[in-house]
Amino acid sequence: MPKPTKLFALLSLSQASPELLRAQYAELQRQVPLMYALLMVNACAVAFTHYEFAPVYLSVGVVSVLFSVCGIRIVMWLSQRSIPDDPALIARQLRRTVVLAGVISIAFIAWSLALDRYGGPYERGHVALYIAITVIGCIFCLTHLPQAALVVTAIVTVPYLVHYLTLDDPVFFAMALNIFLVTCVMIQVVLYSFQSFAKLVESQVDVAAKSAETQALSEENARLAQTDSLTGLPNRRYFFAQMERMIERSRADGRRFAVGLVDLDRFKPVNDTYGHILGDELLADVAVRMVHGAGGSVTVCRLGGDEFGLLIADDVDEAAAETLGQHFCDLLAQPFEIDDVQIVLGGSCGLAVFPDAGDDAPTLFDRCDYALYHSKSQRRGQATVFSIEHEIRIRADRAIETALQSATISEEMEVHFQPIVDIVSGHVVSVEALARWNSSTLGRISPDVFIAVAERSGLISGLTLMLFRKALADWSELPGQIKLCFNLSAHDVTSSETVLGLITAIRSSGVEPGRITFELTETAVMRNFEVAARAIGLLRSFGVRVALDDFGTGYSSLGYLHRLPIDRLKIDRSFIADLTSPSGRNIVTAIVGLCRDLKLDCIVEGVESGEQLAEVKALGCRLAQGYLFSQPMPAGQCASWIEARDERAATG
Ligand code: G
Ligand code: G
Ligand code: MN
Repeated sequence: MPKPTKLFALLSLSQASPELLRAQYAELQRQVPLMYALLMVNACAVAFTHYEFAPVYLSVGVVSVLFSVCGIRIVMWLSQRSIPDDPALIARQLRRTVVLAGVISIAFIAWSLALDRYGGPYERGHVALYIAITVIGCIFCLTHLPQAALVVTAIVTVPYLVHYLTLDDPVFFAMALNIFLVTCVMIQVVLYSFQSFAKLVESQVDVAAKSAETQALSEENARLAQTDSLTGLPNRRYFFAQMERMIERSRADGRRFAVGLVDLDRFKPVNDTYGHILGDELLADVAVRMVHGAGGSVTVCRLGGDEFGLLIADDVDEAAAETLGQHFCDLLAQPFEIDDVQIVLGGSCGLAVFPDAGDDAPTLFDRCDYALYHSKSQRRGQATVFSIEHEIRIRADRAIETALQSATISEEMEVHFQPIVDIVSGHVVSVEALARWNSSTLGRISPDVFIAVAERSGLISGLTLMLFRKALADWSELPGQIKLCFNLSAHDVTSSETVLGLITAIRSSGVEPGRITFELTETAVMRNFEVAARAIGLLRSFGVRVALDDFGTGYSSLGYLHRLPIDRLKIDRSFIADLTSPSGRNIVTAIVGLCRDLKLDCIVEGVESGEQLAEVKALGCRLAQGYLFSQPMPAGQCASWIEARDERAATG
């Protein structure tokens, strides 16, 4: 027996769950029309057997009315194909069905019992049977609305029992009692089955809720896996996945799109100076500013560190892409303010358009990275779009890279020497070694070009060591106590392998380390200040000297200069070329003064004319180098040149 309170909760339509109401409604939609059809067929049969005996108003009139009511209800149920959304509306309809079931039951039982007064024992037996099978049929059809089943059973079986009890006929009495008991059992069964039905619906609801929860969780996981936690922007994984999707779409519809890379220009020093917490805040602010500045078709992602990615869904050409990229650079050029600290960062941007720059994701990203590299190294704070010229450059660089790996490379490379002169005594004090390459496949290539290619392709370490050994060997042909200056590239300073290789080469050559000076550019040092400073410290502790080359063209941060353990500065030749203007003169004067204060040797590069020489002499410079004295030349020629000069000095 179901528990009464639980049962009551189930039967009270106002407390039923919306899902249960909907499920009940769906079942009834199929079963109630059948029930009315059953009522009509059964009533028809009884009316037929009583047609001869009963008055016409009963056998035809009342039946017609009952028929019409049943017919209307069938049409009403069948015409309602969908289930109403509002559970309150369903509950109201079900309640109405219960009431209507009661009313129709009263009409049918009254009519049946009225007919029972007519006809012989067969006809009366038919009425008794008719009521019994009809009520059982109705109970079945109303399984999913037990309230209605209960109402129908009560309204039919009680008068039925009373009616046949009063007849005083044992057969009818036995039948009535029998039917009563059967309907009681059936009601019980209906209640049980309805309870199971309710439970089933409830568990279905549970399952649906659980799976929705699982779905939501997995969606959240997927979102987190594609989100950068610091800035909340889509991350690198999203960037590449989305780029693949955009490529698919573009292949299908033929429209172009662009990708961009934005790299912050001064983030590292800011991070080092103010600490990581402020650095993180700054990155978050950068993200906000970029997202605000992005139109609807641009997605800003954080790829890591201070690098951001742009996905530009618009069908843009190179010019439009550059405008867009420049817009982000301009946004980042505006100062940031964090905890009352004003920070000027700036950003450089590289872009690539699909499919012009590359027709798959790795190539497109590579091209974009190349354009960014171009911006970073040559147009800081600007946007560069990968173009056909870049493509040509890449091809040329690849050819150089291949030639650098040729088996005969060490024969193709030569070292020339350019004298550095003490302009007071007139003696040559040292020479700068400068690499010369006559490639068997590509001809003469400037060191500016091949050193940069070797750096980018990871060949620089081997090349530097090879050139240095050559320089040491050739330099030994030079007379007297002339010192050697040798240029190191940016990568060399940050590679401990190269630094140790250089030291080993000096050791095995047996020269005194104090006669060697390594020249580093400011940009090379600034690329990774801490590591560079450590390498310089190591070289100097071994006894070699270190010079800062091309001084004035890079960062020229005096703060860094002060912290850098160096021996000499080389004033960039652009200042000497500008020596006739007051500003050029002032700059050289200032640098010479700076060297004096910091106790650094000062070398003037690029002296091409006698006037320039007189000028730098007047400014108090002692060491100079330039075409006025000599071009860089092979060791043998350089040796004769030095001897001739010394002879002239001796005789002169
Ligand atoms: O003399 P020339 O025009 O060739 O030099 C061009 C540039 O290449 C200069 O900046 C010079 O410092 C650099 N360079 C010349 N030889 C070498 C070398 O052996 N190693 C490195 N790293 N740079 C060199
Ligand atoms: O960067 P670095 O100082 O190492 O560069 C040396 C470069 O300067 C070499 O390319 C060398 O050929 C060049 N050079 C040397 N003397 C002069 C000069 O008087 N005028 C010009 N224009 N270049 C010079
Ligand atoms: Mn140099």
